[in-house]
Amino acid sequence: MRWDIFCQIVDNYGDAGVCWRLARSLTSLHGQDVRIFCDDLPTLNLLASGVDPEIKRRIDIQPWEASHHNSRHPVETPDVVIEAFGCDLPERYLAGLLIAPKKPIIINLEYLSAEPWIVDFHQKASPQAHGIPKYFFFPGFQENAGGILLDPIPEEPSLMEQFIPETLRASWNLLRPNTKRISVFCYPGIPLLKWLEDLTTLDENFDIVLTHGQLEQLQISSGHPIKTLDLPDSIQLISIPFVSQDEYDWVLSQCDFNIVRGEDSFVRAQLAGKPFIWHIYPQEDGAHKTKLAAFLDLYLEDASQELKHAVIAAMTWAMPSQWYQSIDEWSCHSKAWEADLLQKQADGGLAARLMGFVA
Ligand code: TRH
Repeated sequence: MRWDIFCQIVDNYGDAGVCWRLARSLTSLHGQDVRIFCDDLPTLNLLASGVDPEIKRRIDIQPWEASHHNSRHPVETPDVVIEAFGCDLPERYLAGLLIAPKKPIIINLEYLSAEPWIVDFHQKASPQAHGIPKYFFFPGFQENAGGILLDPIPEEPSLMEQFIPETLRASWNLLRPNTKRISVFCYPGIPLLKWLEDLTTLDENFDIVLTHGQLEQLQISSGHPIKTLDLPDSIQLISIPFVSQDEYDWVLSQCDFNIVRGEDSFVRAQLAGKPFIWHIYPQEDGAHKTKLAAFLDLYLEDASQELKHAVIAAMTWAMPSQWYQSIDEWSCHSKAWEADLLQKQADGGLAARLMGFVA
């Protein structure tokens, strides 16, 4: 089938991240023919670099405006149009669809959520005045939700360890032996410096892998140039550049603990099988708190009381000294959660469920 994915980048990288992962899943796992129309090609291309060139060659990345001239011959009208996160289709593109002899199906791809109500809305019709069939599709963890994006399915971290991406080689050379690794990709507004300082009270050494922009964020929040931050030797800060999506997935697999945010890195942290803090995107109406609680209900369903307390404390930014005593149990839990997730998504996850629905 032919797919047109519309990706409008509101802010951050998540919109591009999800659209790109969907496009590559449809192409590499299902042999589909995919076009992406995006209003911020530099961001999309940044994430997409480093992917297997054969897959990249098969995905047609176009600027948003190119959709205004829907140049495909009518017989090449897409079978499926994806409005990622409910972005509106350009009027001129829609007008082209209206006169096409064969009508596609439009899918409004929603945000990922663990909230129970999504399964009642998943795959429901959204009747439109223009008459083209449109449906809601809700990604989710539950078996009767839209699933999660699995591509690429992560390999064993010990196998991936051998393939250090070139862009990360210099940073990786700085890592110390017998030292725990924590990657950091979070929004401003959390007490990260205090959190790092608290790590120094633990009986471990930590290498902190700061993703692009995090060092500056720390500087701003502390009001100091980072060099004057007085962190003891047990903590080493290592800044890495913005890397491709595959390379970032690799980083997550190679750290002992990850701080992630948004929704794509959140899923990849789970698939890395490591403990993580999800710094969910804060919303003014507090909706993120409900979303986080819904996820924790699922994530901790089978956990011991002690682990439940520890994880909830960590995810709500209690200091590490308050929960780190549970880290071994949390590590085991993370591996089990990953295995369970993969088993529940053994049908192929989001891309396969989307294919099945459209068919
Ligand atoms: O960038 P995000 O914060 O995006 C978020 C989400 O889209 C969220 O749903 C939305 O409400 C909010 O923005 C406005 O986080 P997310 O979703 O994890 O996306 C980051 C993407 O960037 C992900 O695909 C991983 C990728 N990435 C790289 O490719 N290289 C990097 O170096 C890093 C740090 C990330």
